[in-house]
Amino acid sequence: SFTNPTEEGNNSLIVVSNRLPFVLKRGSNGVLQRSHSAGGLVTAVAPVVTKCNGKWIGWPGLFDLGGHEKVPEASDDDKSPTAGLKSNQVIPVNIPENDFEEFYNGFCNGTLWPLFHSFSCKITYDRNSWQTYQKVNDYFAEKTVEALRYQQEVILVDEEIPIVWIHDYQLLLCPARIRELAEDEGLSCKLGFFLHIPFPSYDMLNTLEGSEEILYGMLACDVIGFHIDLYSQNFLESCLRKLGCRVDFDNKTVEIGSRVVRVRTLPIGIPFDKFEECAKNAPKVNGQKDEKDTKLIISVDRVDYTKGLVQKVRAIEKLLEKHRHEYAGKLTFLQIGVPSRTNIKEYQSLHNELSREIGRVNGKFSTADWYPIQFMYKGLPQDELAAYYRDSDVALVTPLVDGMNLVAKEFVACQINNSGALVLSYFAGAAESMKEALMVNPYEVNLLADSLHKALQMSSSECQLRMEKLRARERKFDVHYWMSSFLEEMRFVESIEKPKLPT
Ligand code: GDG
Repeated sequence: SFTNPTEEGNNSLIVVSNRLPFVLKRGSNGVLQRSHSAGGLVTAVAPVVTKCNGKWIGWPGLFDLGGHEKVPEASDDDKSPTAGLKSNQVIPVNIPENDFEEFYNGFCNGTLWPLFHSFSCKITYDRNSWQTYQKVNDYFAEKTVEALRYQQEVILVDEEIPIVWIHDYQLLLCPARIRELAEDEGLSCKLGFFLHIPFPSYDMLNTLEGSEEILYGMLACDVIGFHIDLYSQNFLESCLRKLGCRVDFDNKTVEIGSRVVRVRTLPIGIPFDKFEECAKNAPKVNGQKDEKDTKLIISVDRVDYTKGLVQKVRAIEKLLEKHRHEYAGKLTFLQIGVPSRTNIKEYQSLHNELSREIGRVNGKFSTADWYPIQFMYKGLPQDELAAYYRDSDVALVTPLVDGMNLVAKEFVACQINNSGALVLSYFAGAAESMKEALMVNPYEVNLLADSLHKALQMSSSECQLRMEKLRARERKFDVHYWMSSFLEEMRFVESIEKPKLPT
């Protein structure tokens, strides 16, 4: 079993992510408030940052934060995982509104997102947004080094070397900049990075002018984590072929100068207990599972072209064409589609196409008192989501490509009676471990329809057998396990520089 270095009080943890673990909102009276987001990363990591008196650095979600304006303390009735984070533990990075568009909608989500998901037809190549990306990564690095400076002042014993843990594709250049600034100032820290999306193949990455700088950016870390081996191997191969580094593919290390960077495959999990608890307590959302004759299929995604939303609608159409008598009037496909990146044209046209396709299929099959596809274009509260997961017969989780996919894991956590069936895409990182799911190729709409039929017809004993195994694995390898594994890897790392003892 793992112990968190941070839990022993030896290290302080500084987390750097694009967004803070909560969003700041300004009320009409001008007063700032914390508004909560419920991701797994926040659930697992925020309590640890609280405990070790660490810091969380990120964009607060608004543009008009004054330079000396303080992040508010949590309110007394705050029960979220971030409630324990004191105002001085949360460091907002201001991104000027002008830069934000080119940084976030431009380079992050117009270039890196499609490129790292190998969606070559969606990639925008633009020098200006690349320069803005560099600049914004510098902002994050400068704030991090400020935090390290402060940390150094309060450090008295020489074991206490802060761990800086940087997250995701928005901050690929940040580690190199932090290392550079920290070394200049003689500040010590260990640097870790986790990429939440796939790492592309060498030839895909190579289409990007800045790919060398991106690799050097990441290699400034001591440990770099990916969800699955394929992404780790892609990264190692790029280091070899693009930079000519000495790479050990078996031990997953890269030599750069006098340093050895450790690349690790560390698949993320979910807060399993939290979802299970929610599913046990949430009121019923409908009577589907009790009514023997009706079936509910659920999908939950951000409305993103990587998630295979249109293919799912076409698979429902095929299913109804093939088995009209069996399912007409009895089957509902519920797509919960959370609006995402709505300022980007690609995302607007996807939403339009999806709505059109849903309308077309509903128009084709609906009767006076039934239509097959329900589309909720919004986010739901977590307990309602858990109830939908619990009360669905089948979850259709069929992205065209996905770093991991947490929805598949959350669905199984909520199957408290071991009853539902999971249809899962080969191309989700989750497919590496969730072997008891019905595996499908989401591009083959016909086969997708057949898998759905199989899932809907699966005997309860087979469902149970598969679900028990899926649940046991996710319970064990949950998000807390993932975090401990990462921090355990960080424990073996030499710091940039030994801290100076106070004079
Ligand atoms: C990236 C990678 C990787 C969705 N709708 C509602 C809601 N959600 C929550 C889900 C889930 C999360 O959003 C979506 O997570 P995914 O893993 O499916 O996808 P990305 O957002 O693309 O995340 C991905 C992940 O990072 C972690 O490393 O798995 O591959 O792309 O947690 O529950 N939550 C609530 N209401 C909703 O309506 N409360």
